[in-house]
Amino acid sequence: MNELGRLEDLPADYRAALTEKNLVPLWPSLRAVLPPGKPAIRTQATCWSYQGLRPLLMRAGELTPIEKAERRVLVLANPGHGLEKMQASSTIYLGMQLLQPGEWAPSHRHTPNAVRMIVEGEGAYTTVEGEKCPMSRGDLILTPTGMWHEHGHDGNDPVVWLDVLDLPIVYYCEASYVTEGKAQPVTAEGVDGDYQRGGVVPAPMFTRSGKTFPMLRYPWADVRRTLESIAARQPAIGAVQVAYVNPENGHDCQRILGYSALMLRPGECLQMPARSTAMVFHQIEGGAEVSAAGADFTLDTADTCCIPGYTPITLTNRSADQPAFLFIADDAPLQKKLGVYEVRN
Ligand code: 1HN
Repeated sequence: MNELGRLEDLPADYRAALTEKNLVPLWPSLRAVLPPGKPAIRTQATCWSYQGLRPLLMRAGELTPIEKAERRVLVLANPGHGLEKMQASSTIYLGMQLLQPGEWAPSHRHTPNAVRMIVEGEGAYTTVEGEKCPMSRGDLILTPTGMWHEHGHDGNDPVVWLDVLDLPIVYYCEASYVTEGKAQPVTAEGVDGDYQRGGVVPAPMFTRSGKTFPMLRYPWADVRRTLESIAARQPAIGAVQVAYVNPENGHDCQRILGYSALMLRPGECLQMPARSTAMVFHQIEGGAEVSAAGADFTLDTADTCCIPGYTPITLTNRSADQPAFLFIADDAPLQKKLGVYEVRN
């Protein structure tokens, strides 16, 4: 590859004349924006221990009343992007949110899409467009773009969940904003929803739902049972993994970020090929080892880590007799739409 001319090679008066007219020469920066073979990646492999952050989150509960926070969250920030950017990867935002008994996080809606993966506690709920979704450990609750949502808590213990949003990319698009609202009337209970089983969907008078986001709550008990069943029925399968999809059309459940759950059988070691997407792993149950390009993380239950894209990853169940369950987030839906998604075997 040719060595390209540097900025310093150009006369000062020429550079000043360019700057004055808001012009920039491409060639000194061409290799930076188009590096050979592999992108320049700021995302660093980073791990956030739940036991490490939990006391700090509980302290936030004492220091800052919910009225002064709206959402009481500690952001899982990737140092590679700069902590102040509040991003886990180029597209993914992660935060651990605390709601104390009796607290209410008021209704709003915004352009970024969010999901919640519940980490601990019982009795809290998120109401999404009038559907009151109870929160239990391992449940996934969607609050897609433009949908009203608020959180409440009728239980007795702190409730914590992991928020995953596509905020960094929506913000980068200069399309991120919020609208505040009033408390929503509850019009539906999101306990046993319209979608009880794959392959069976509501069809009143032969008409299918036209909703973009027909299913808002994916109960962990159902997901776990499906994973256990796959593991039992298909001992030779490459990975015991399920995707969170739109039950009406089988597409990813949201448009920008993709979500899945993975079961590592007792003692299992799984090699994942390098993919162009950064990935987030959150330990729902059990413990795992995540190894990727020099990073080696030991995940205990409720720990979360981020691995940059274009990196092969090895996942190992740390237990020889118990399964381990991981929640995975990536930006494959976005990359596929953009036509830049790759798997490198
Ligand atoms: C948000 O709306 C929530 O509704 C949590 O719980 C975290 C982070 C950035 C922007 C909006 C919530 C958020 C957020």
